[in-house]
Amino acid sequence: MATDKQERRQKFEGVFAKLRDDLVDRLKGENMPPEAVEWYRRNLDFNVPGGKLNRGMSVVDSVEILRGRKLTEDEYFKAALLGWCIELLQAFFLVSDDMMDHSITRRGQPCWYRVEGVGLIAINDAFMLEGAIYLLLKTHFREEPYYVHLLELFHDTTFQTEMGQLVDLITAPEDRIDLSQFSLKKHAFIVQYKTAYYSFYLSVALAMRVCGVPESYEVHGQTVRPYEVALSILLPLGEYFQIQDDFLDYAGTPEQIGKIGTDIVDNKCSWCVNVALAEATPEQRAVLDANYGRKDGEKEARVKEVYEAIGLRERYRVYEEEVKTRIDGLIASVPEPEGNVDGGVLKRGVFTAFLNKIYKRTK
Ligand code: GPP
Ligand code: MG
Ligand code: MG
Ligand code: MG
Repeated sequence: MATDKQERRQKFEGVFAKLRDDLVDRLKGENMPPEAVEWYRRNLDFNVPGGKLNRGMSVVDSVEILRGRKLTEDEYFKAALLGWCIELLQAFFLVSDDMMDHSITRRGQPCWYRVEGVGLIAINDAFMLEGAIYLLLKTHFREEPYYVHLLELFHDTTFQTEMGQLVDLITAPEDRIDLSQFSLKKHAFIVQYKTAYYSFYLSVALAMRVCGVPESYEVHGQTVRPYEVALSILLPLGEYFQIQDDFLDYAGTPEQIGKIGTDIVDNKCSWCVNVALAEATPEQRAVLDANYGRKDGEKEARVKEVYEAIGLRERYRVYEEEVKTRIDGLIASVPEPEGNVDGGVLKRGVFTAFLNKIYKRTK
């Protein structure tokens, strides 16, 4: 028997099939040649639906929590559609990121640019995944009073992610390995921009706009600025998520995480190397300097030996406990009115739901 979680996922996936067909029909309506229409359908099917869907389904979950009741069919469809817009944004980023990171696999299949016959066409395919977001928003939300907020959220988070990706890339030059350039401070900047805004803030802020949450309101005589409150919790949550991603890049198996880790050979300013640099003896530091960021499996293995020797797994375990406690504390301090309110205010439940999805994740 399907669990509640599986049923929710299936229902959400059902919405994708409809959106995909609508997007494909639109290309047909533009008299695109049949092979181009088929190419776009394949691009959508290959790159959009196969992930964990945490980001997309969080829009639906958040709208349900903010409303405090079961959604009507139309409310569900609109929330799911926004969720799929985030998954389209994610697909656009991942197709591009895998080219920039020279990655091999993603979600247990080859990266799109490595599929026979695709190659650099993947660049245009990525643009067309992004373009789909704005076609869908225009079709389904143009008449809503909050339409411009949705556009702004997508535009702003896209640019923030691109800023983070820029720093991620220029901090990892392929030809100039200099580990003294790395720091946990730089890491925190990179991950806030490249991951936290689009993976955490975007879902919740979209749900808040749909539910009519205003810029500010009063709770128990206290002024609440809910979008700032949301950011103050979702940015740390996003940092925690990317630290998990960095750790799994090193410690996860490809079967588990669906991708082959590339951070060490790519010279990335990862959480792992920063912790290692802080803990290393002079001998271990020399091993890191001589082996990090080289396109060579033997050298990658030498770096991993240092990670094991300094007890990176245990440090990660301790970090995860500490960050969980810290974020629980942040959530507990969100001012909330009493009783069940249908939209219009922020609720702690949206953050707890998101945190529970990622706590101790292994993929
Ligand atoms: C994750 O970094 C960051 C992104 C996927 C954002 C990419 C942004 C662009 C503007 C293209 P990562 O490289 O650690 O992710 P993964 O480990 O999944 O490859
Ligand atoms: Mg990357
Ligand atoms: Mg990558
Ligand atoms: Mg990674």
